[in-house]
Amino acid sequence: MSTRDLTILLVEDDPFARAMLEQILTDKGYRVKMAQNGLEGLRIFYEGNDVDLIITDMNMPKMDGLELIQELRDAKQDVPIIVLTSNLEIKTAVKAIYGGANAYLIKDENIEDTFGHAIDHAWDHYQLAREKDRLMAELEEKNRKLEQLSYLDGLTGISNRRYFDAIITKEWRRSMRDHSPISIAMIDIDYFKLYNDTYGHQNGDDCLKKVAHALKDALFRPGDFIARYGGEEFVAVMTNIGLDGALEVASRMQHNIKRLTIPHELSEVSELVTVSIGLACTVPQKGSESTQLIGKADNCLYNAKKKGRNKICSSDDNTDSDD
Ligand code: GH3
Ligand code: MG
Repeated sequence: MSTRDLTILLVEDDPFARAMLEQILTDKGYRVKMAQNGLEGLRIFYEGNDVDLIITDMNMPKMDGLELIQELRDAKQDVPIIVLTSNLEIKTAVKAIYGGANAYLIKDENIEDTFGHAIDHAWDHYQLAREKDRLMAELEEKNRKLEQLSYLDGLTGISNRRYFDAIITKEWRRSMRDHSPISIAMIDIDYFKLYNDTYGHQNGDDCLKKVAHALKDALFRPGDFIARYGGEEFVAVMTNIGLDGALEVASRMQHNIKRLTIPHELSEVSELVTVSIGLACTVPQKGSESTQLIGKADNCLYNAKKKGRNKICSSDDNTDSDD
């Protein structure tokens, strides 16, 4: 919109000044609406919903310029407002600027020349501010999406190690505060190198994707989450459940993997793809670190592998089971 297309609301109580200002504005090509005081100005502003800019006098009956500005700004209206003031009212004008006016204009013999300039300036400034707000909102949205993406594993689409690292500390502290248990499951595909060797890397990737989602589907509660920890290893975090509950989830994971029925001819433990799971559970104590529990779960995973794979081993433990 060029400056000349603007609809300007002129709020001025003095009929002589009003007529003169209206003349100047219409001569310059603006559409002009007029009000005799702030109250009328407000009514006209809301009535037409087409006012681009307001020029207002300060001292007026019923509602003065300052009150008008206050009303509009309180209502989150960001329409640019130029305050008209006499030379003697500079202090009031400064007050108006602090109150939310965008510019002030001195009513003197130069007003005809200064008017257009002040309007252009206020309008440009307003447009720039709006553009800045729009760009900032766009940037925030992009950053939010980027952050989400940076937490996702590119291959499987589930959360990645970065996300796990960020969340585990939070969950750990929460469990510590609540004196509630937290469980970690480390899950690793059995003989996956052999799988790649047998079926090729592409099929290996497909297998990883399916396994990731089958594991994720085993988690029912909103607070629980799973991430790809690295290569063909996954980590799940379950809060507010003890070892028994975590064992149930781990069994469900194995069950889901079995149901995928992905052939793995050369596996020494099954003709299908299987996983081994290490489980550890604790109620975090003051001064303890989540890495201790992760290490424990990792040891349990190592035991599950040592005991033949396709097993769940927990820190408890002689509780190991196979599917
Ligand atoms: P174990 O039963 O003891 O776990 O043996 P494994 O063969 O599964 O374990 P190992 O650590 O020897 O091999 C892991 C394999 O996982 C080797 C690596 O090529 C494969 N791998 C890791 N990341 C990916 C991936 O993104 N895609 C594919 N296709 N393979 C991967
Ligand atoms: Mg493996």
